[in-house]
Amino acid sequence: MSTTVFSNDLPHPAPRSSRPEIMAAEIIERLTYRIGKDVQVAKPHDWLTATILVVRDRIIDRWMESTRQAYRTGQKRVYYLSLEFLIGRLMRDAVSNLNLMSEIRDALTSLGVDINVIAGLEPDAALGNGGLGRLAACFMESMATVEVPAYGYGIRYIHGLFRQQMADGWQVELPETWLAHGNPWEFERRESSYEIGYGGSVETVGGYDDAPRYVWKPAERVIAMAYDTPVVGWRGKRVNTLRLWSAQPIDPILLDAFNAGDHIGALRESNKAEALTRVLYPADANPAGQELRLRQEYFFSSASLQDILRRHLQQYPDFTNLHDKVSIQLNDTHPAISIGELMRLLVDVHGMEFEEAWEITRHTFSYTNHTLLPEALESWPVPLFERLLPRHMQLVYAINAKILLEARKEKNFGDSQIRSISLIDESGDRRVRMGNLAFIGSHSVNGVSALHTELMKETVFADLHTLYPTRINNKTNGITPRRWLMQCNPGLTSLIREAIGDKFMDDTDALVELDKFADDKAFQEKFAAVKRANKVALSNLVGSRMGIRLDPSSMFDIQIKRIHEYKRQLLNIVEAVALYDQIRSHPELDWVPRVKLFAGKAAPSYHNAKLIIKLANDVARVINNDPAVRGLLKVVFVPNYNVTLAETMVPAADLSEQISTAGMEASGTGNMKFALNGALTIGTLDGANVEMQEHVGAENIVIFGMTAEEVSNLRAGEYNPREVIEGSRELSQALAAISSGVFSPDDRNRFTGLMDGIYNTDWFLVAADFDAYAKAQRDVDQIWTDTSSWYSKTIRNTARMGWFSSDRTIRQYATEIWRAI
Ligand code: B1N
Repeated sequence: MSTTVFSNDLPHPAPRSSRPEIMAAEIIERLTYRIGKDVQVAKPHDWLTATILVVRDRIIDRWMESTRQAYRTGQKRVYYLSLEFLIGRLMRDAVSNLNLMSEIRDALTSLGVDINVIAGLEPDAALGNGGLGRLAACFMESMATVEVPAYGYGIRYIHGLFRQQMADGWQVELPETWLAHGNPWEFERRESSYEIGYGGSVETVGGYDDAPRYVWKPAERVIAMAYDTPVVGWRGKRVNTLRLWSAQPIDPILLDAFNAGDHIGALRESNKAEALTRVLYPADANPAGQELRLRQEYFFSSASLQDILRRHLQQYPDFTNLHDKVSIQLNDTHPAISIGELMRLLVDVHGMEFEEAWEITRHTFSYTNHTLLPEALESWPVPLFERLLPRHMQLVYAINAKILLEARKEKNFGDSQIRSISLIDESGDRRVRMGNLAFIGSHSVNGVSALHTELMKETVFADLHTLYPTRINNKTNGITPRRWLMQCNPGLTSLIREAIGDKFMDDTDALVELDKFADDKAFQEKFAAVKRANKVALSNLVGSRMGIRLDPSSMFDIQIKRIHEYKRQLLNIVEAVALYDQIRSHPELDWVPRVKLFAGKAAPSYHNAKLIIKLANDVARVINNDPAVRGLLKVVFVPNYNVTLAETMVPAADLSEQISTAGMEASGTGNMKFALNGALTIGTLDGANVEMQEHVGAENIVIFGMTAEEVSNLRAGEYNPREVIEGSRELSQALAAISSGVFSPDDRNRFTGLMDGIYNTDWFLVAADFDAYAKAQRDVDQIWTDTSSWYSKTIRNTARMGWFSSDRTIRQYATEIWRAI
């Protein structure tokens, strides 16, 4: 047994000081000896790097202690496997969690450096698309906070999510280069490298008396190399590791080819390897079904599994106790091939019997489902899967045979149920179903909101749920209150501290103490003043970036998220057009001044989503330039939405738009960020909105529209959108205006197709929900007009959102799924 001994008697470095003058001296030292720059010529970026290096030193002792502690106690480790980690900037997060903010600020001030200037230079690490990737980042921070020994595993993409630029109102994608100035947060770990194979064949060894053994001989191989980033929990209690894999060639250069004069061909291997981890697929709840994507999924799954098994063997003699010491959470099906990989490693490499390996595998894995959208459920053509991963294909067949036999024998499953639970979809070209593999290979399968979890049982996983009735469970999403309240909204944070003390900073349930101030006029005024300051900050950003002037006394009505038809930005835009019509027809009425702000990226291949961005911009141009609306309505599409932009937009919102077609948004997490920061929500009974209504109270949220059940019934019956449209004067006028080119005089038919979609099919029920939505918006106006009532509701939102902390979510995962704390 090879055991790594961690002794506390070995030499340790002296603890780092948090005195500003000491840190200032260290910053100068890093600048000089690490970056090689004279103070005289140092650029702001150099100051940023030097500061991060000094902050990083304050993390390392705790990081090592966290690792040692996990060894000492023999605690279970949790591994969060995710193809996406949407972490954003890290400096303020680390400094604030270490409680060093004022010290670092003073240190920099003493050097003549403004912390806000250098903090603004830190790149926004966008190794994710949207909610799923951001959830992984919130979970990393919460796992450190609630002291779960955890590792995040993912890919170190050279290019994160594309930068969105607007060209005449159209989205244009540009590469994002977050690593351009180096990344001082990460540690390259050359010693943690693994070989990853693809293709080739499977050889059988033995097999007369003994069971045959299988040996995979891959045709191609690349190296996965680790980069570690420390993740600091609140108050620095624990520091966990985010380990991201980068692909390296086995032979960086083919010297024979080079010497023969083939200088480009000599680099072929190298280019091919590096292409693997070069870009993040820009698909959010969209299909990303190319071969490179499957290669990425297997690459990081295999590297992570090899790393997990190596760490286990450092501490234990064999894998019989793996499931007692290791929990692996699959963030959607993207890492589901890990189930096949663990089976391969246990059976083929470590010689375990298939049945025992299967028991251990199933007890080790758990799977989170994030969407029911049929087009987003991953499946791979059998010929592709077989060519790239021939041994995994055999294992999938073996697992499938075993499960289908059990289902027939023990549960009397008939042919249609067998077809639906099978790992192979035989309905068209044969495909491997990753959702079914993840389900069957896990002991826990969870949804991300109560409604979503119930729908999982009734729809995609109905038959698997019958087969394994205790496997599906709910873990409603959450958000970290550190980034999404304390860091992004320091004004509100101080106000809350003044009112109810500091307890909420360690336990967000304590926010409920604010309830008693909800009707207190003096407190309402302070709350309103904080909101106004945040709106001024956003107005300044919009003014300087886009040259559009906003009036901070207008209602800021915000919808920011990926652009997707089911999220219904179109419903919001059509309502803006209808409102515009009404303001023009009735200038004498008392309209509530509104700014409708949008931001979000569209998948580059998603035609309608890109058209919706163009429509928002076209509508904005016409409305914002019409003197007849007298500034009563403005529409703004803010380009290049990312975590950093959200940190300015969320605290500035009066109204949060959460208006997806009911049954389609698995949870949503932006909804939680807005409500926590004192916005009112207008939303459907979808995803976590349902639970938000339960927590904040029905009188403090504006719910409208069809329920998930009504949506499903309407879609199953004979829905005639044209009839609905004809029955609504406002809606028909707005659609006709858009369709006929009122907002696109340069190309009158630009939106005709998009509008025809609503007239003819209306899959997302924009028409069906329009009147209810428009009415709900006028209800919102009414509430706004009574300022005191508005703030009493928004204060209650902040007070009652504590449950949506990702600390609560993580504690539920840790106790109910991982059994790790
Ligand atoms: O995951 C979030 C939820 O809050 C959202 O409701 C949900 O839409 C989002 C394929 C996805 N579901 N599926 C994805 C992302 C990338 C990809 O390639 C699917 N994202 C979600 C967190 O639970």
